[in-house]
Amino acid sequence: PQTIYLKDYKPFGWIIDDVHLTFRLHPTATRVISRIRFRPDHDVHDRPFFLHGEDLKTISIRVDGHEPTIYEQSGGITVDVPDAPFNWEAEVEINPSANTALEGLYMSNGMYCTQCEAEGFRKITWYPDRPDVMAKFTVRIESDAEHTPVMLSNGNGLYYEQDSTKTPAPNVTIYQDPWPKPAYLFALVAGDLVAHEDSFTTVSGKEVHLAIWVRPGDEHKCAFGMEALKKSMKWDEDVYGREYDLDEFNIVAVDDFNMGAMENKGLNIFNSSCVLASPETSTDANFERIEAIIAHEYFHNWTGNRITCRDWFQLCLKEGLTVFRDQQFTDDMRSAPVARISNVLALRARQFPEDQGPLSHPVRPESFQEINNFYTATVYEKGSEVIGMLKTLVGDEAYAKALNLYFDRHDGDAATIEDWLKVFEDATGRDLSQFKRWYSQSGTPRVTVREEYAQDTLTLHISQRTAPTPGQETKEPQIIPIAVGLLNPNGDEVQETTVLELRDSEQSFSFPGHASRPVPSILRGFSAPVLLDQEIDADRRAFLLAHDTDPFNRWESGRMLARESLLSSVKEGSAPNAAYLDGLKLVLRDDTLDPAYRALMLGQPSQSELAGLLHDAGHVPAPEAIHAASEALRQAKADHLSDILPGLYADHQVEEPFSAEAGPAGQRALANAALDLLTRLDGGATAAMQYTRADNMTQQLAALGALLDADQGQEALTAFYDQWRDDRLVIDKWFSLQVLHAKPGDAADVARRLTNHMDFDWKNPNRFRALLGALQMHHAGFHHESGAAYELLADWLIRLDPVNPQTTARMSTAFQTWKRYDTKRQALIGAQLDRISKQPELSRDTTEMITRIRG
Ligand code: BAL
Ligand code: ZN
Repeated sequence: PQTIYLKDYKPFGWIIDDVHLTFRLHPTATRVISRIRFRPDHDVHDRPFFLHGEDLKTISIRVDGHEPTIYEQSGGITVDVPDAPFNWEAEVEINPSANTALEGLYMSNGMYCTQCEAEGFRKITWYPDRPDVMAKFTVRIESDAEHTPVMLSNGNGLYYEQDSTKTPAPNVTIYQDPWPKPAYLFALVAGDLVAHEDSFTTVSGKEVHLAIWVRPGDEHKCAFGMEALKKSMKWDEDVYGREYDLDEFNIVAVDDFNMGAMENKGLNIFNSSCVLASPETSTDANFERIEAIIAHEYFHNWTGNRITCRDWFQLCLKEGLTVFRDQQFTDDMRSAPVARISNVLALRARQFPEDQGPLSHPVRPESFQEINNFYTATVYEKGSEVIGMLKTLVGDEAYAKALNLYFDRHDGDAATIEDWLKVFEDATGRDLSQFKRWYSQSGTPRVTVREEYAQDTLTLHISQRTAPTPGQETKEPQIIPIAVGLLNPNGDEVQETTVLELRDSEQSFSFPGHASRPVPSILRGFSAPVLLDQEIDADRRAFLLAHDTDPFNRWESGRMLARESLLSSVKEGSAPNAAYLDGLKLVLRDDTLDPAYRALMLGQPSQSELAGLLHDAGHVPAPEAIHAASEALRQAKADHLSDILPGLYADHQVEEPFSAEAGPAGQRALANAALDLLTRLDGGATAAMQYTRADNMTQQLAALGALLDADQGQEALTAFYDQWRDDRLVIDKWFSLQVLHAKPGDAADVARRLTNHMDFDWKNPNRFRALLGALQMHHAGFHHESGAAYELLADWLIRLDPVNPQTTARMSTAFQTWKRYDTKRQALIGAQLDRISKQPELSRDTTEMITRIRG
């Protein structure tokens, strides 16, 4: 496959004024007629007229009414056109039913829908399918009213006609989008849908019609999403001064979808798992995620749509910024410390392994074969961290000023990271050339801190180093904001949080005027996405766990104690650390602390994280030993906390009617974390009671998981299936849960047996991920020495690849950490990677991923 480089960027050379599309919908033979006015861009000298196109059956092509000469090329055509404005007209036929890759126009449960980001529009018609070509679209959709009574596209609905006197009753809808947009933001939906409707009045008094479109039967699952949408619209006005710019805003729920959701202009399309919610079928975690994703897609209207990306290398320009904005929104809607900890947990679980393994790439990559492979935790989550650091460095006021300048200067543009940094330089007068390395250097910097105390002065000697990553042997120092506070030995804060700017490989920072040696709290709020090495003992950690005023670092101290306890238990077989258990008990007893925060305190590092840490420290991680140590720590926590667990559980039962708000959700989180441990003491008695009484999915699922852990879950599992067999999203949970709670030696067998279940609809990405994604999340099960899980996953990747390359490639990342393990496991995984890569006609997506993973 061809590699595409950032350095080779060239503008298209042609300008489009208007695009008129007509769709004559048919499940197997949809006709797409395009009429486009092109004119030369005289700023560009070399302007071959190349249009992308894939899997198109061309019926006709006309340039100013005549058949032009066409040269077929890989991925498209070059056409002989006049060096002057001209009218393009093409008619193509496409087959939505055969489109299992879920890119372009496809069918999902009898409904037409589209996914065009990144390069799906080229499967709809001939077009310059690149984000720097922006145009105004008018879309006419023709179909029959029986199958597709509802038809939607981007922008505002202009015209609607249904003739019920004829059979089949013809149905025509026209949509017009007044805002120029790249083709990746195009969307079309048609089907038998019902709407949950509402409206929002914008800050300037414009009324916007809002609708969430779902299949009949799902109407009762829309209310939460609608509230989240209205909150997002208001928040973006209040915090960023961004007003919505169309008369309508539509969201559609689709069952078959590769991503979470898509920000198409005025017509967001959502994976149904990311929008449909009800207390009975959705967990608190689902509600929180849905709120964040609705916000994310809505916020793209300004950061992504009004200002888009010049090319796909700039993906983080819209994704990093929009993740940052959705995280700010969640901070404001819920508890900011809890949200920050959750974000860091996700970053460490997904982005750190990516950045420290064979798939490591910069936030702004410099080359790719398949852009779909770069919708990564690095581009999104590290991209957001980079913006967080920028805000920390310049301050809140300057950040707001720079963002206003960004919107003023670049509205309507296809912009770059250089444009983004320039607004910060212009707004603040700062030179950001060193900061820019965060966009170009891959890898997780390791920051090491050494303390020295003399003559009333505490000095922090801080150094940074980033290990080599693929294609980047040497690294330059980055600018790293390190938020630090100091506590005196009584636990009082004697130096408020201050931000140190680490610029060099090694630097020292002094804090004079402390008659007694202060205790530093370093990297408060996780002020930079780095690994922090600090030589401090368990007593110091316990002190910070008890006293730190920074909620993130307080949690982090407990986390580090748990981590160190687990690591020494794996390496030396030592017993769980008493300082950790005692400190944990003190925190859990503190009723002034938010229950959600205490629930996070009860967590411990994942087995996969421990494997990474052991590997980092030069050990070969043994999954079975890590599993045993993790279970032993859980049991030790249950024993040590046995006197407070029943109270924690009972005191955090929510009596009021269900609400997905942070308060009651936090209470349930703490009660369920207590239940997990209590089950180790009571053999599942409390869980059985909770299962019977549960009136919401959070309670039901937690109880079922606990019962499975206690080997008491089989009956409940059957009852759960019978209760929810008609709800696809709940049955996804049923698949995941069984694998996640299997014994390590059984996980592959359980998963294999479930692949034979009649409900294992493997072409549905949610179902495939629910089962095989759960298997890869079960660290000890996936890495069981038999290699059975490796083989099972490879079997299914091979089967899925010809059907849906994008999801296959994404799921292949399960193997990215393979070099951490022993030679036997490496040989087992290596054999599966070989087997996958030898498949004839392996997709470009999967070929690129497997090649990079093999290294
Ligand atoms: N743009 C792809 C989906 C998302 O990040 O919103
Ligand atoms: Zn996004």
